Amino acid sequence: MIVKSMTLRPIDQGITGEITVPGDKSISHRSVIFASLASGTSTITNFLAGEDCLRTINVFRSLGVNIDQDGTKVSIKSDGVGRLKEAECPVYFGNSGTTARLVTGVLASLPLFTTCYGDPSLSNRPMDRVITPLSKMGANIQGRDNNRLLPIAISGKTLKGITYEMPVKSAQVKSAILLAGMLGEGETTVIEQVKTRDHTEQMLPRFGVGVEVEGLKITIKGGQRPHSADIAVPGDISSAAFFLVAAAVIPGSHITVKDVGLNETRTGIITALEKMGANIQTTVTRTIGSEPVGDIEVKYAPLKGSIMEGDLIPALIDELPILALAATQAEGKTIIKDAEELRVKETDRIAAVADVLTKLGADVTEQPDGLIIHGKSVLRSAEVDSYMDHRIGMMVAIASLLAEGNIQLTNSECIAISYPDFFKDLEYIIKK
Ligand code: SPQ
Repeated sequence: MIVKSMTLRPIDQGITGEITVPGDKSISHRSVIFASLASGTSTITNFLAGEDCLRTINVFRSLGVNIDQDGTKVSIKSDGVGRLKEAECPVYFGNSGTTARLVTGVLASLPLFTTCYGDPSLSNRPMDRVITPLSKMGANIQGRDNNRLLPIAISGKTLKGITYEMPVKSAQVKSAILLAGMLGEGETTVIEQVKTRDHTEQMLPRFGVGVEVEGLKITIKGGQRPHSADIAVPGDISSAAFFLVAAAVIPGSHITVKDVGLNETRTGIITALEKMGANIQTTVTRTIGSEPVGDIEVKYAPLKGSIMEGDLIPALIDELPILALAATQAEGKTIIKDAEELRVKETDRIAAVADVLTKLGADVTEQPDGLIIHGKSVLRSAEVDSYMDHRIGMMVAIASLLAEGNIQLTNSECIAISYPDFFKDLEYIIKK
């Protein structure tokens, strides 16, 4: 196997200017799934044409939905959930946990037989977190390693509503159960430990589906069938986070990321950077559906260490690798805890962040549920791997801007999972 490697160079001044980032990954996935289940034609704009979301499109194409994708514009013509066809071949989820978990919730509820598989990373991520509650609803799903892992075989049927107290903090599990509840019989209630991203609850009503939210309790009635809707996807705060942190840690920086989704279940990175003393202004400019959208302005300011824990963690779970980099540039100790979910992402992100940042000269100690980082460290030249994890790859690219010398990044191509034009946008903001 040929391992690709790229050289990343430091910069000698701050980053400045305005930038937009591609559409939100979580919202892009959900818009394709809900539109595919809806009767009629739905149009999605500012869709994220990254590898993960393209997997979701391909899954529904293989179930007979007519989907036309032209860059960031997607048109979905469906005859509704009752007309989905059995896929002729095993369906491939690639690297995408969101596709795997949400689509399993759908397929378990329909009278279709489907086999599903993923890439090596996804094949090691837990599927029992959705198989267990779906089985309580009556689902018939078999999977590798005692129904824990992909590949899985699903013999779909009408499921029955349940009340489920979630043992894990996961929007994917919540969404899979809600979708199965919507397609099944009776009433389904999901009770969360802490609030996770709520795009499913926010978006289903736009497709005509009733969802009741009462604090951490979400209830959906069975037998509901979505109708078509048009969705405009806001910019992805998880992608914006790389530029926000770059501006927060590189002296002389002043940037604005425009048109970013500011749903409060996703803005933990802003809260965390503010806790560390960052100079950030957020302006809500409009709402799309019920999702607030706006601009985030960051001016460089010295950072100090802080504690990141509890309810804050789900609101920045995917931003923890880049936040850990910010912590290496903050004076004092940063503690990240309650983040054990990081161990079951595209890679074990606790181990990967500790390994990569240590190789770059930072002082990072791995904990069972997080990291302890002592700053401020001078980052040095090294060769590091992305672990085939897009968020680790982009974190390394931002680290390279501040390093003393060049950083060699291997397996950078995985960045296309969520941000195909990342290096182009990075070049743009560096050169402004
Ligand atoms: O889709 P996938 O592979 O799970 O992607 C990640 C990411 O970093 O992009 C996590 F690895 O995002 C998840 C996120 O961590 C996307 C997501 C969603 O759209 O519902 C929810 C979170 O996962 P979870 O397991 O906490 O629900």
